[in-house]
Amino acid sequence: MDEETLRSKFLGSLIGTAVGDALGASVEGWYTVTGGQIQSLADRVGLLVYTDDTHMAIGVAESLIEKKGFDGEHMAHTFVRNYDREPFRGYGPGPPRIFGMIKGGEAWDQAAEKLYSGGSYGNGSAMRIAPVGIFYHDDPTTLKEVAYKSSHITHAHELGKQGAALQACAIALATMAEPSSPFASDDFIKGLKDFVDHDVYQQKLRSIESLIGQWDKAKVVLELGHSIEAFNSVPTAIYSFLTHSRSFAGAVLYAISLGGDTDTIAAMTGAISGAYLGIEAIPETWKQRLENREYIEELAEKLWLIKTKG
Ligand code: AR6
Ligand code: MG
Repeated sequence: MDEETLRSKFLGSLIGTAVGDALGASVEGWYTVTGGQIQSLADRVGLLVYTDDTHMAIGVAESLIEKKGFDGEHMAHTFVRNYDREPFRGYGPGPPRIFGMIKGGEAWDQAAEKLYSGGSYGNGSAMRIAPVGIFYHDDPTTLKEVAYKSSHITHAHELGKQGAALQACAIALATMAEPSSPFASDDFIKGLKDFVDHDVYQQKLRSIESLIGQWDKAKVVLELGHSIEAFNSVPTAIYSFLTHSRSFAGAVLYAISLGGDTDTIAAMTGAISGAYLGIEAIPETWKQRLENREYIEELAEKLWLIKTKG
């Protein structure tokens, strides 16, 4: 793949995260939403304001850039610094508690183990994983290791970490796929199955296969979920991408139409779709109105430069 195509994919995945997040945030908590409703909402709002999903993905990117790769301690402190600057982004209940522990001197790789039973399995570490997915797209071993370790800063439960790894793998496979060729869904699902081993995710991936072409959204929600747990949202984002693999807007609007945790499911769908189709596939009107677009583009650009030029 030529470097310009790869650059477009890096931009597409980060801007795709932010656009999906901001659009989905405007209807978060609705049970189901029609494509027309969200389109008219999107047309009415002046600025597309993103939430914690994008704010944390920005932190992941900033840390990868500054350290030219993964450094857990540095990433954890980047999250803490960013949260202190903008605590109003709609963070889940867990991360701010962990940031408090880290500020109090707890080790970056131990604080999250103290939350819930065995750590969090919320989707908070999968929603921010796009920079990891694109940066390590051609190195599955490091991809998995960094997905796990970056997740562990806030989400120590195995299901939280595997959810982040599954989302990272979906982004990596989409980054490697040739955007001008039809999307090879079977190979994509097989690649995902080979990457995660937990029964819960294996079962969800089988459900995705059997749901392909399913028009009944209630059935999709029943089998894949649309809530805040990683296992009830990462597979839903993957499925949403597959329903409209050739259309960024189609995939993201479909994700939002399923209702529930719409900002995060749309952010994750946008990350995969943007990584496959590239930045040009994201509607101009959405890109133009995205808050902080230039800064997010700058981060994608820098990640691409480090990746391709060192
Ligand atoms: N046992 C029981 N419930 C759990 C467990 C567990 N081990 N782990 C998580 N939960 P959290 P996040 C439930 O707090 O993942 C924002 O709106 C529990 O109810 O780690 O960062 C984003 O946009 C817990 O409060 O936060 C995302 O939508 C919840 O899962 C979302 O929040 C979330 O886990 C991300 O949240
Ligand atoms: Mg959010």
